[in-house]
Amino acid sequence: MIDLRSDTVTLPTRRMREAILDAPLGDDVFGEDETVNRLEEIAASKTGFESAMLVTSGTQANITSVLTHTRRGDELICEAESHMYFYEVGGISALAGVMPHTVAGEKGILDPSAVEKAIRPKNIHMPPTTLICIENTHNRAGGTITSPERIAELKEVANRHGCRLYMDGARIFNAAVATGRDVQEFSRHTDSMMFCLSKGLSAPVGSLVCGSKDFVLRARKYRKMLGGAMRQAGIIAACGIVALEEMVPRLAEDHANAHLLAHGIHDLGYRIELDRVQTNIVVFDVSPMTSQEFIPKLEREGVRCVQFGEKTVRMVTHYGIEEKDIRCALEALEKVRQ
Ligand code: TLP
Repeated sequence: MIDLRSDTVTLPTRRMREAILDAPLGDDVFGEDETVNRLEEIAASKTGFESAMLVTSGTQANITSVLTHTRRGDELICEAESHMYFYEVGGISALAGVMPHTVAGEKGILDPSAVEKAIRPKNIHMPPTTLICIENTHNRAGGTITSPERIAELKEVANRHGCRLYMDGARIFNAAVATGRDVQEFSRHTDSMMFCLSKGLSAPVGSLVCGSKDFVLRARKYRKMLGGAMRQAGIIAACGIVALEEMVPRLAEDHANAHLLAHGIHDLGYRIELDRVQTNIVVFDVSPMTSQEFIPKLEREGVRCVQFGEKTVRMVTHYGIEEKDIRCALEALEKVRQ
């Protein structure tokens, strides 16, 4: 089975499993897990922030960050198909009491003037807009990249209106590798961000919330409130350290495979916007079939993908998927097309 449903299906490498055995552990609620502390230091230094905190998932990273940046009754601006808005069970409203104000981006990329228009004027009838959120790379838009220059423009808008800028950088290392730019170029203009260890970087669990010392200190309380404070979490962090030290450069292979896959899909006559394929995500149209007809048919040919819309599906390349798998997947896609 060639599993292209998500890069979240990646399994820990042998080096990660070995790292668990030797990891110095302690109770992280007391700040005594050396391995967690080390991972958090590495994460802060790679993203250029003062501090970082390990959380259980990308979803927990996003909700913890929103809780830390906002107060109940505030409004935040996010992209209309952002993960935070689309896939996180309404947590920003249900748990943080924050109203999402969505702005449709161009291929997932927010336009600073559209964001500026969406910011509420100071008026007794309106909730205060206090946070602007970007997603980089943008999942539902097909793994598209918001450039450091665009982030800087969004930050200017945020500053003009006293808002904070937060980045859901679940796949920010994909953006960095694909553009040949440092992660810090993307993070520099944000007030805080998160990234995931458990996607393309192949660790089994974990995401990092990164920000100023004060921000992370306050975020630790919200993580605790959400039940996300862990004890000997070095078991997880050990894998995360290997992920950051060894798994970043190989993301380029995933991007090359996604490129090969996307062009093959295009050549088979499926509708696909090739300019969206900038990293490891490939979204395409399976018309005249519906996704629900297409997915089981393709699975019978040994390839898995997920539904994205009524007639669109998503494939994600990742560690464990090689060029030969892409060629097999294209053969299966050809059979299903007939
Ligand atoms: N995305 C998952 C699914 O939930 C759709 C996937 O397979 O891509 N931000 C972004 C941009 C994400 O893509 C995801 C996960 C998250 C946050 C949440 O991360 P987890 O799954 O660790 O809670």
